[in-house]
This record gives sequence, C-alpha cells and structure tokens, in this order.
Amino acid sequence: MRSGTVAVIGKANAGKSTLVNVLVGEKVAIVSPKPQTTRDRILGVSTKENFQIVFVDTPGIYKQRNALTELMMKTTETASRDVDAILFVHDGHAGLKEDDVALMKKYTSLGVPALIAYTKIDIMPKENIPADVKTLFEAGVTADVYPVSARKGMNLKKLEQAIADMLPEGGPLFPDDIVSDKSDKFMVAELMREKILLKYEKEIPHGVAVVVNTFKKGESGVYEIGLDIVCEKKNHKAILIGKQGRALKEVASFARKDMEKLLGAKVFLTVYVKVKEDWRDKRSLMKEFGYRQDDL
Ligand SMILES: Nc1nc2c(ncn2[C@@H]2O[C@H](COP(=O)(O)OP(=O)(O)O)[C@@H](O)[C@H]2O)c(=O)[nH]1
Ligand SMILES: [Mg+2]
Repeated sequence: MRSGTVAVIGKANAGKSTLVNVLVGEKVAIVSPKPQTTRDRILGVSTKENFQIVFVDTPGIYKQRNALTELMMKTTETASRDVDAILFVHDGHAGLKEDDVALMKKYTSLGVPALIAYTKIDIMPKENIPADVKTLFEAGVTADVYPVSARKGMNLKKLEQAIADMLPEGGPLFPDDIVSDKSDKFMVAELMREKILLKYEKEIPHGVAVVVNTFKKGESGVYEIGLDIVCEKKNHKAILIGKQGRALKEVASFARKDMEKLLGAKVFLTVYVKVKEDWRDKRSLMKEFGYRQDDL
C-alpha cells in the first residue's frame, strides 16, 4: 500500500478544511466563510484498501498581524516541511492573482511531490479553468492541477488517487479506525468556535478563544460540558451575549447539537463569556488557551 503525510496549504478561506473533511469522510476540521477559522494543525486520516493519506490541515497563509496569526503562519510553514507531499488548495472562484501564482510556485517546488487542487468550481464559470491552467503553466508551475468541488463532490476520486500516487510504498501510519489526531474535547471547543464564526461579524469571532473546563460523561450517559468563551473586549462580551442572553443561547444551542452528533450522546452545556484584554498578543495566554508552539 501507499501511505504518507500530505500538507494542505493555501490562502485563508481557500477551502482546505472542507476538502480535508470530504476526503476523510468525517468532519475533522471546522469550516466557515471567514478567514482564521483553522488555527491549529489538524491531522485528518483517510484509510482505503490501497492507501492511507494523512492530511495535515493548516491555518493557511497569512500576512502576519498579531502573535496569533504569526503562530498560525509558522504552523503552516512547519507543516510544509517533513511531509511526503504537498496539496496546494487554490480557490478557483476567487480568481488567479499574481500572488496566487507566486505562492503556488513556492509551495510546489519545495522538493517534495506536489499538486494543486483548484477548488470551488461549482460556483464559477467553467471556461476560466483552462485559462488559469494555461497561465500557471506559462508561469512555470509544473505541478498537475485538479479542478474540484469539495462541496458538490466533483472530481474528488481523481484527486484522491493522484494524491495517493505521490506517496511512498509502506504500511499505514495510523490504525484504520482513526480519522484525526485531535481529541473530542478539542473538537468540542472547535465546534463552539465554528458557531461563533458563523454568527458574529468582524473582529469578534477572530478575538475569541474557547476553553473547555469540564468534560465528563455522567452515569446516565449524558456529557456534562462547561466552557468559557474568552473575548478581548467588554463590548465584545456584550455583543456575544446579546439582549437578554439571546445571541449566546442561540450559538450555544447550535454548538450543543453538533457536540451531540460528535459524541453520540446527550450534552448538558454550560457557557460563560470572559474578557481577557488583547490575549492574541500575549503568548502566555495563547498557550493557556491551547495554541502551543512546542511541536514547531
Ligand atoms: N461553493 C463552494 N464553497 C466551498 C467549497 N469548499 C469550501 N467552500 C466554502 O469556502 C469557505 C471556506 O472554507 P474552509 O474550508 O473553512 O477554508 P480554509 O480556510 O481554506 O480551511 C466556507 O464557507 C466553505 O463552505 C466548494 O468546493 N464550493
Ligand atoms: Mg481551514
């Protein structure tokens, strides 16, 4: 069989996590229309009869702005080394700009096999595809380009096979029932963050960290989960909670439903909102909230 690790690289919002989820067949990474959704490196494992692909989903490529995005960019850079292959994800629908071409050139010529997933073709004019492929070819990008749609499931089998073909011969790296390296507790925090990203605007979701304080399964089979939503400013706290707590109730209820799906059990969820000024610029607080640098 073929097996190995594949770094999933690309701009923020390109559709990396969506693609990883659909190829793994389970939700291992949260998804939202906003950048900075994925903060950590997440492994998503797809095991089939003839191959095992270990996707290394990354936060993506950022222009660094604060200590958190700097750490996220480092996570991406580190993930692109020490892997067997690179899958560069490009948002075809967003158009092909000069910096896209430069990034593709960089990440497909690092000395490991690489290919390009040109995604979101379900929402763009098809005739742009060959034109963009030609532009890339003329710019000297030699990696193969696979037009796909993760959302509509288009051309994914071909892409999956091409990824597997880049990997070395060898046994599986993970048992075949493992789909992610992250714990249920991590996913619970992420699901809460996903609902916040979907509900609130601008700086609010980007300034939020979710900390799970209680995570236990009671005798009746019900999970008792207690978490803090940490935000950066007092007025953010007020917005997060909303009039008579309505906004918070709504996001917590959406999150709880997804947590129940993940855990296959009823969840009793308690949520508090706390303020920690500018935590994204404080390394010690970032560490406390689970954004660690120790494996970089
Ligand atoms: N129409 C369409 N939207 C997609 C596709 N893949 C991802 N998206 C959307 O693009 C946004 C960003 O996706 P996400 O996977 O979080 O991007 P990431 O930041 O690269 O991980 C989300 O709103 C997704 O639903 C696709 O194939 N087609
Ligand atoms: Mg992502």
